[in-house]
This record gives sequence, C-alpha cells and structure tokens, in this order.
Amino acid sequence: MSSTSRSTYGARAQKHPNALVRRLFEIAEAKKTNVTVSADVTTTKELLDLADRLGPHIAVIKTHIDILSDFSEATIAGLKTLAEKHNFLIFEDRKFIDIGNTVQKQYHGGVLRISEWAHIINCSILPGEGIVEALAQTASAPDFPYGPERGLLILAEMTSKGSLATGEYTTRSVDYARKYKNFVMGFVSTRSLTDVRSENSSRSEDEDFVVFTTGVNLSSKGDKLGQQYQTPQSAIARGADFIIAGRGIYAAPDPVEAAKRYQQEGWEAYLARVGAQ
Ligand code: 5BU
Repeated sequence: MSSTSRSTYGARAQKHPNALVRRLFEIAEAKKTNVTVSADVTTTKELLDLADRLGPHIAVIKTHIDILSDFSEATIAGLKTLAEKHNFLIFEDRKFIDIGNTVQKQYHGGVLRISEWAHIINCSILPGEGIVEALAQTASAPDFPYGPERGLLILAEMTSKGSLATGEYTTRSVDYARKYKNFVMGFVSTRSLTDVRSENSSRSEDEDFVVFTTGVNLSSKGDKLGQQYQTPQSAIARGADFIIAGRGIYAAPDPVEAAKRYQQEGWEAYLARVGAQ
C-alpha cells in the first residue's frame, strides 16, 4: 500500500519511527486540520497575533523569520508559547543551501537561533549530500539539546514557474531522504514522491515520508512573480499530507474565516483520499 496516500494520520502516527512525525500526525488527527499557514508578515506583533488567532485551525505555522523587521527574544518566546497553547509545530522555511560547515552554523546558533524554536526546517540539496549529512549531524550531536523534537524537509520541487527543481534533482532528494531518514521527515513538493524510481536507493516497506505542498490558494491561480497555485483538493489528491497557504489566508479580509475554510476543504479532501467519506 502506498504509505503516503491511503492511510489515516492516526494509523501513520502509530507506526512511524520518527517522534516528530508521530507528533505531527497526532496534531492533525486531534485538531482535524492539515493546514500550515505561511505567516509571511513583517513584524513580531503581526506574526504572534496571527499565530494566536489561527492557532486552533492549523497544524503547523511556517515562518520566514528573516523577513521580520524586529526579530528578538520576544519573537522566540512568543512563538514557543503559542505553539504550546494551540498545539502546533513551527516550520522555519529557511531553505538552507550551502556547504555543510556553513549550514550547521546557520541552523544552530547565529542571530536567528533557528534550532532553538523551529521544530521543522528545510534545505535544498543543490550543494549535494553533505548539506543533509551536516544538518542531521548537528541534530544528533550528544550536546544538541532539542533531540527528537527536530526534523528536516527536503525541498524536492518548487511551485514557481520555470523551477529547476525537477528530474535528477528531485530523484536525488528522494535518495538523500532515504539515506538520512532518521532526521528527514519528508519533502516540500507538489505531489507524493513515493513512486520516484532511483538507481541509487530503493523504497523500503515501511517508508512513510511526509509531503508538504506550498502554493495552495482557493481564489487565485498565481501571482505576478511566477507563483503558481493549486487548490487544497488538488494538492491533497496529488499526495500532499499538509497544505501550505500564505496570502490565501493571512491576506484575506478575515484570516480566521479563511483558515477555517482551508481547514475544512483540506480535511474533506484528506477524508476522501483515505476513503473515509
Ligand atoms: P503564498 O502567499 O501562499 O504564495 O506563500 C507561499 C509560501 O510558501 C511562501 O512563504 C513561499 O516562500 C513558500 N514557498 C513557495 O511558495 N513555493 C515553494 O516551492 C516553496 C516555498 Br519550497
């Protein structure tokens, strides 16, 4: 059976070897949501206000912490408190893309202290296998204080027009995910990658990578800068386990109402996929 498509979050939570993935699926099941809001606002107040208002309706909040004009200790403390209050995970969409030695310093420490507050991070594999190895190494070091509460998504595809994250690049993303599956939770991609065939790795029986799909919007087909959208329904039918929506939610006249709508559409599409409806 294709583990990415027909099993319920609850069933996947019970079997999954990765503690953070188990927690993610448990959150989805408990809150009946597969929505990740991409909170691309530019002040801490707006970010925390959104997180608090949308918290009940989301499984994950995705940040671009470097677009905040006033990032500080209060940003970190506020995000952590709200993640506990509303039971959601924090995903920093930092897209690490450098040699191993550099990304380790960007992830753990530095001015943004990403490892301290982001449960989930992502990276491009353009630099090669070393980037995944380096991030996995940091997270499994004996003195890394956040242990099993951290995970990596490999950016295997992108939603923007003309994206070069295709073909061999995507196949290698799957190879590295398999090789570093203790730390790699899954992918940011536009579809399930379960069926990607590779000469360098093979799919194990119990393989169950999580698929996050960006570029989800109910009322627009794209923007003027190359973004391309699909609906929650189509993303989930193609294999998304979590749908990521930014402007469709935070720029709506009523973001809470919008989040509820994405929650409902995303959940119905999930129920249809697992055959519960
Ligand atoms: P939007 O407002 O829903 O278009 O925001 C999409 C978000 O997802 C935004 O934060 C992007 O940086 C992010 N994104 C994306 O749009 N496409 C991709 O392929 C990846 C990330 Br990876």
